[in-house]
Amino acid sequence: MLTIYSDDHRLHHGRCELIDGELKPCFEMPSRADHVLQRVKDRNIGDVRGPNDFGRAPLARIHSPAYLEFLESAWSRWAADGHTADLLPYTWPARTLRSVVPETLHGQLGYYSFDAGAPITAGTWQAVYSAAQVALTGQQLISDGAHSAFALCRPPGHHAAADLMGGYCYLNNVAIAAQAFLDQGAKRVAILDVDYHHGNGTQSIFYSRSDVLFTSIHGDPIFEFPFFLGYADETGEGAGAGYNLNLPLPAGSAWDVWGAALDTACERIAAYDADVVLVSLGVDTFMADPISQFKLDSPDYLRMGERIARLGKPTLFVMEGGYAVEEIGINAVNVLEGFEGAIEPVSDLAS
Ligand code: Q9C
Ligand code: ZN
Repeated sequence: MLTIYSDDHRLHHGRCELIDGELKPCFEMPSRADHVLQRVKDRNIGDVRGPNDFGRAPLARIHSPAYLEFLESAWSRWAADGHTADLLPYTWPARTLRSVVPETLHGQLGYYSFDAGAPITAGTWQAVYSAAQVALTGQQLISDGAHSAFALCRPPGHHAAADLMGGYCYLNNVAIAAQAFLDQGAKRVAILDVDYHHGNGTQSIFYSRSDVLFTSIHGDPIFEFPFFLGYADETGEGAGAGYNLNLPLPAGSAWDVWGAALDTACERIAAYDADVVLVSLGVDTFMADPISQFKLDSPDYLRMGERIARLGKPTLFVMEGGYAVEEIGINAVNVLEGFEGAIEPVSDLAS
């Protein structure tokens, strides 16, 4: 399986996030991608190549022009005022307020975000632009006949909506790639989101459409971020009624429960008869993940890949979350190796 990767991810390196009342170093850090890339090489799963540049048009199929313009220019507006710290929002158009688009940078920052978890730094736009091109290059490879590809995107994307950033996400890489498949003639695209967190951005983008089936297995929003979306009764609306499947699970869920939910999601995807499957591949379901509460172990990711392979569809894997930095490479690449029929199961750092 080919891996698509760009060093540009390094240009995005947020300094801190608010955790339990304290500013702590961002969990979403550049070394995450380094570990995954190293593991791809160590396990020899296939060549690594850089992205092509498909420009802004495929991004604008998912995100609003005003949001893209805001993301691209926010840092220079901030730096022009002499600032050097990360740009973080602090006020949002919540209930009782108006959804006006303010003129000021901080007003717009609140308007275009749903939390304070997506800092904008000097290199954020270049990094997120390149991550989207990484996903689009994987999409092109599959369009050209590859059975699978791995888009090693960073920053992640599944929390980003049409005009909202949040949850470490800015551009929705998997949604951009899904739309590109449709624009090139695919009729039905399925997204399987296995990240620990609900993919609220992806769901919202496709919620009223039947040409993209969104399925997600995640920590129940009754106790977990993003709290305000991801419940089981969200099944789609209008033309999209029946094309959204949320499988929220309790804290502490291990492979017995998680794997059963994966069977349910895969049965729905099989019934949909998708032309292509896109996997939002977060590995923050891992037992040692510092911000999550599922209990998957490294060998479980091999089984995850095997089950996805049994769908028998062309499959684009798009990297999302995973914050147990030492194990993120093992776990992500285990999914790819499981998918490819597993060269040799591996479950610990020493091997
Ligand atoms: N106390 C992704 O995995 N907040 N995003 C965590 C922990 C946000 C995760 C707070 C988590 C976002 C792509
Ligand atoms: Zn996540």
